[in-house]
Amino acid sequence: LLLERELHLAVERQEFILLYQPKLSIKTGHLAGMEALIRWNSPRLGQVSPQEFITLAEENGLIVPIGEWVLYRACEQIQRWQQEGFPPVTVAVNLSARQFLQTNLVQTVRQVLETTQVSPEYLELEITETIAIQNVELTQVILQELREMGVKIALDDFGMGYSSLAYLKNFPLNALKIDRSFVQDITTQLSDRAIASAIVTLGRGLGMKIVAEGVETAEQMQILSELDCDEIQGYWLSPARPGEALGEIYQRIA
Ligand code: G
Ligand code: G
Ligand code: MN
Ligand code: NA
Repeated sequence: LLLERELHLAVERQEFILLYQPKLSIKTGHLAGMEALIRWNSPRLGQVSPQEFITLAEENGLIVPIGEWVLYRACEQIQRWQQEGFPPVTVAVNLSARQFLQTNLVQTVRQVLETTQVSPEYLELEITETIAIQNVELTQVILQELREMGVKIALDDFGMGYSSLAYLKNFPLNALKIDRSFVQDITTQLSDRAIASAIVTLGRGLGMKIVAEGVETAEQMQILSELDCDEIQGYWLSPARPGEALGEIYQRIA
């Protein structure tokens, strides 16, 4: 398979880059954090969508070296921004199930933080319900160890998977991310608004921060503000951009 062969080469040749999408605190109007999103610009295939190559990498195991590379790069970027004098910002990294359950993730994270000299509170890990489904007990043990290390945990794409409310009760989560499918029609669909509202109430009651994804318009942002959502992320604020764009983002938001 062409894509598979190219992906192996891409790992060796480090053809990936990380972009960063900002999150805005609705209440303060300030930058609330960043999400690191991987991009692959293949010399032979051009831009390959992350959906496509992450899925393949999860199947063939390449997600393990790719995921480790992402963790290192994100933490190096946190360190670089701090050296450039920016106020410290938390960066979220997406983890796939394989990386979470089939590697020594806790050891890797500890190693990355140590090597890059980043304080754990500035690293957030985004997990999805698919991780928990595969092995609830192991997920809980790993999350507990990460929490004790001081790393933050967010539950991504919330509401899309086989969400069990028991996960929310038993996992040490700092944040819930409302899936963008509920945000898309929030201005016209009362059902989406009701779901978003319920997620905010649920997360709030459990002491979590609520982040809405895929916010593309001021009207969506206004409704989320009325629902008491904490943070928003999406094209309305900014698409994912290179690390060097942080200065502009600060200028625009602050
Ligand atoms: O950036 P974009 O919306 O195209 O991302 C598509 C999908 O790829 C999303 O589900 C996102 O979570 C996932 N993704 C992006 N970057 C990473 C990454 O570094 N690791 C993992 N595991 N998934 C990622
Ligand atoms: O699964 P995850 O939530 O990590 O996926 C994030 C994906 O959402 C990224 O691929 C990113 O490019 C995409 N994204 C970010 N903001 C928006 C937005 O406002 N609208 C849409 N449709 N996609 C977005
Ligand atoms: Mn995510
Ligand atoms: Na998401």
